[in-house]
Amino acid sequence: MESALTARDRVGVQDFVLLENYNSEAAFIENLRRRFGENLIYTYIGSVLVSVNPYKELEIYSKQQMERYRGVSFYEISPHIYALSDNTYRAMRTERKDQCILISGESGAGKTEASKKILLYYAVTCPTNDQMPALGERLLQSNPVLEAFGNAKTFRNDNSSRFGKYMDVQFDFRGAPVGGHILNYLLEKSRVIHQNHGERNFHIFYQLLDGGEDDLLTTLGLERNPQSYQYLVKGNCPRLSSVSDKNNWKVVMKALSVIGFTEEEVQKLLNIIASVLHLGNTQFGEGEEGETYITNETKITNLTKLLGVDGSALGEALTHKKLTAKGEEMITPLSFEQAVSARDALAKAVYGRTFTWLVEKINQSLALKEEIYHSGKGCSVIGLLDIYGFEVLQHNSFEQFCINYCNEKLQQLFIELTLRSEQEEYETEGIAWETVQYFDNKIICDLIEEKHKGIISILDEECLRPGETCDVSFLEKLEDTLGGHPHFVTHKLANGKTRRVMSREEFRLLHYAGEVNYNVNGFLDKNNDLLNRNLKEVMCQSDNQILSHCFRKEEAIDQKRPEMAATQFKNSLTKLMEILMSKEPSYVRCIKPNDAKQPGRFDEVLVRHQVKYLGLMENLRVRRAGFAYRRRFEAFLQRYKPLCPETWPNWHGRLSDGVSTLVNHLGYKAEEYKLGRSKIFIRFPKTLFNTEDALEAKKPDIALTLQTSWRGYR
Ligand code: AOV
Ligand code: MG
Repeated sequence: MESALTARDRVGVQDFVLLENYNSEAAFIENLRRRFGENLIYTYIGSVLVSVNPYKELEIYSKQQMERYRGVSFYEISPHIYALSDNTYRAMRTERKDQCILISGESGAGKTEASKKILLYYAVTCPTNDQMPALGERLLQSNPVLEAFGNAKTFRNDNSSRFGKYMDVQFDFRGAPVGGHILNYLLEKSRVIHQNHGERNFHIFYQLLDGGEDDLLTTLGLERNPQSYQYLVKGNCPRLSSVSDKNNWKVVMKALSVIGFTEEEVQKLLNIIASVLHLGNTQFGEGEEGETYITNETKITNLTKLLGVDGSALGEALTHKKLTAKGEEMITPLSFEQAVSARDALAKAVYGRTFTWLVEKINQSLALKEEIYHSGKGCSVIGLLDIYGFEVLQHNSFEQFCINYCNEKLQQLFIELTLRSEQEEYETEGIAWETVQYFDNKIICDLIEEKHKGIISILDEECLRPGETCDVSFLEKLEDTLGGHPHFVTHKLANGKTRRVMSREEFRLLHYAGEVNYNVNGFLDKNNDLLNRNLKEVMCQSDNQILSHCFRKEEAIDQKRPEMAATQFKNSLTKLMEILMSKEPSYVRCIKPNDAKQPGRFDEVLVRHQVKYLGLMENLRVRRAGFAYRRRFEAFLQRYKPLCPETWPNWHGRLSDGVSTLVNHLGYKAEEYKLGRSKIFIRFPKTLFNTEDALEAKKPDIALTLQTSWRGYR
């Protein structure tokens, strides 16, 4: 009977450390399920926030809710993304240490939504700096812009991030946001020219066609129907059921203006977007002598106008290739296939570089002003990481390989910083304790990124090797070098026989989050990511300022080969890991409750799988097997000193003695706590709850004397 149930039976526990049977995966999942059923999508594991995507709007993100969470301790109020945001903010302020919030989970689990809520919390609740009054708004408005150009509908998520994003928010000494900086990672450019069935190209194309004014479309030479464009028809999915492209168009245009794009810049930007569509409709024919020509020349006129380049030069560069052999320049015609791929390469380059320009431009608008930076009082930073989640599709290619590699790295960081560091902390603090086993995915990271023998190295080598190389020769190389690795599988079995279920074009990686078969077709091309030199030459002549900024003259002259795509990505991830390691991390672990993108459905098998690979049980065990809470002596003393006459208002002796005196006075039993070298470890949450209650009861008495020091803490 409902009424006979205690609230706890109905809604579960709000922190998994409170679960009686914390070793049981079934109990863990049951707790998640109950809470999900009550629309309680957030639960803690200590300081880690677990979030289950509700797939519906919940009334929990209002301004009033924000107020409830301001300055309140984690365990005093129900779990929320705002609590984590607030806690991180306060940690930054009181400890003066840069923070970062790492959001992980598979595609569609709710990472991007979480990151937006965090940003919203800061924009609304933080004070403003008079020199940067509009910064909060600009930070918020960067999202719709980046999403329009960098997100798309995929099989897994209608608004899937197709680029990785790390955003620093800088705060002045008063805690007001004063600057922002975005680092973007590997945009999935191949989507510009191809989409799987049921997927779409980047949102901006559809938004422009649906929302653009008639005049604008006429100027751009565009028709409204997305199905008229080769680059948009492949997925056969022009509309989204969940959102209106027309409305979003308005949102994006407004956001561009808030961020500070001039009308002229917006016009140039739209010219580029339109030119990509025209490029996709450029068709080629084959002449009698095998030469390739453009069949719809009239389209080229539109295209060249929008790209701001010379028409005949572009026409020639799309059908011919310029080579330098023995110091002499030679122009050779391209075959039909070569022309198609040159055109597609140009479309990808134009779109990809424009995206990078967009991020630079947003960064300029968010940039911290010199005078604030040099005001001598210093700034602190909260970094927000929202990347593309782990994904397994029907057909997985180079892009999924990079995305999943990125997720391996993030999982590795989580392991390093929580499971490992947590256990090390007990050691350094000299606290006896029992080790918890966990799966360390370093072996998979190494398999991918190790110098000379990792997959990326082998791929680069194959791209650079002179002579006949192809995707299949790359696969053979992988087999030769990595055959027998416990996380690498191909159709070849160790005994020389073949594994029937796998195609000869695939390799399988046993990722921490599951198995993925990658088809090697296109790996070499995508890694090479080359653009014919004469196309580069044409593009750097463009009178569209965005394009001339994106295609530098030096690049057309420079013969040096830039780094390959996967290596560039690997290097940027290495840098990212360094940035994150230098900050104090908090975690949001997102879970996707079902594959149908529907509210109210909790698919246990799917959830169990995620709980397993996210390492949540190990996380809990590490947390529980030891001590539920820990605090540095000074923080503990500062907060609870009013509860003991000897420590109030100030304790002058050694901090550990002060804490000792305080807990003795509070009547803590020996089994309830331990003192380490710099921290107190409290075994049961209940002990802390009782202490919190005592503090709450005492508050009115101490409020007057405490006001100043208290504020600093709350
Ligand atoms: P992702 O970022 O984790 O996927 P999103 O944050 O885009 O996933 O979430 C996917 C969709 O789930 C959103 O578009 C919303 O419709 C819904 N959703 C997620 N979180 C919430 C929430 N808290 N409240 C209401 N609806 C929510 V990917 O970028 O594909 O890895 O690459
Ligand atoms: Mg996302």
